[in-house]
Amino acid sequence: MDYFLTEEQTALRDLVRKIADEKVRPLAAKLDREGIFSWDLVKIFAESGLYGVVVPEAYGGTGQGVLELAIVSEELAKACAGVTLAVAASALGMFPIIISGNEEQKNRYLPELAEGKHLAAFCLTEPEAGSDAGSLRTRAKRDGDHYILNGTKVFITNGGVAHIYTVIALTDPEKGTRGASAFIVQDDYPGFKLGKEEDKMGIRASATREIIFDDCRVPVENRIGREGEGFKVAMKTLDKSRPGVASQALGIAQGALDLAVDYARTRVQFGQPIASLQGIQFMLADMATQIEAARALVYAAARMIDSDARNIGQVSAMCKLMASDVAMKVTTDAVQIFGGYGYMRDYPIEKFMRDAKITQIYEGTNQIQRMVIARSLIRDAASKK
Ligand code: COS
Repeated sequence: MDYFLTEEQTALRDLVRKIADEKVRPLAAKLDREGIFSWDLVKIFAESGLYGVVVPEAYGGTGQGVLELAIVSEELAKACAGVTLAVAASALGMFPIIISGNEEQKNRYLPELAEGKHLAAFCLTEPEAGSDAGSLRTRAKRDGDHYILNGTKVFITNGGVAHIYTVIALTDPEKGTRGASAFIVQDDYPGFKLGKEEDKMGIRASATREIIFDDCRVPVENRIGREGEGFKVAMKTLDKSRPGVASQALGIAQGALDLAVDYARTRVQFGQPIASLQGIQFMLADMATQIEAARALVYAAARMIDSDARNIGQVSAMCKLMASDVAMKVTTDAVQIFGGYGYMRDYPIEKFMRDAKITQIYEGTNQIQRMVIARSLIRDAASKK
């Protein structure tokens, strides 16, 4: 389908597709098997300008937006969903600064992040605060011109490889979500510690780690927005970043479909390629149709977000929900088309199914996305009365 991309967007897509084909795909199986985060690929992504896509030109980026980030994520994820996160999770970590940072913070942090000189990460989730993000316990106590942070964040993508962490912590625990604040924390601040490294089912080429704040001293000027605004900063961040997960899911689904079509054309059973069997054809047709429907929703949502439309939370949640469910379904069917070979690690397809699963879970489970969508519908209906 034609999504009427501009010349600039088409050029970006072609560039990332080339990088994915030539540099990422040949490494994907090894990075997955050994759970390696590739700094060599980060260097290539940085040289190609991929880290600057969501950063305004005034701060060293290319001033593009969520649609361009979606294009990058989709193309990289066709080759390896884990590697995609070296770019997408850095964008997630940058969003709180881009959305709510002051001039000084933007000038100080964004140019080097846009250049890919450093990576960023976003720290919201805690052992007791997953779907219920508002029940966080990490504390930020004011001490003169610093805050002292104490607490543990878990499942942090880019944890341990990022230099800049945007962190949500409680400045006023009595006030719940209204008592949370957002901070920019550097990994060289005293009291910043790395915890457990996770051994994951999929996206194994990404770095996922616990981050521990042990009397971590953060300068007051690193607070993003006012005290008490942190939860809203986090929610606005997720509204912008969820299409990135959706497009990662799209890339996973498209990558799996491409492999399944190739396999079906060459695998001979009953004296003919299985692609000539109607049972297989119907599966391929459904897979392709679901992907195209999800892509249309992702691109529409991304365009809406880039135009500063109202109520982007709803469309952002919708595209993440739909694309990730499609990725799970399509990759499961792709493994089915490969049959017994699909279940074996010698073939590339099972990785797509393992990688797809996380897209239904992170940046808000799909149950949370449904909650966000339903609440928004109900709120809109109430406001019309
Ligand atoms: N933009 C701006 N503000 C928002 C917002 C949004 N998208 N969503 C909520 N808020 C505000 C609300 O308006 C409310 O503000 P007031 O206190 O001024 O009324 C405040 O934030 C609290 O919102 P709410 O009452 O809806 O919070 P809940 O505790 O019910 O939780 C959900 C909301 C479930 C949506 C939130 O906890 C969530 O997104 N959970 C999933 C977290 C997640 O995605 N984690 C993944 C890890 S991060 S990679």
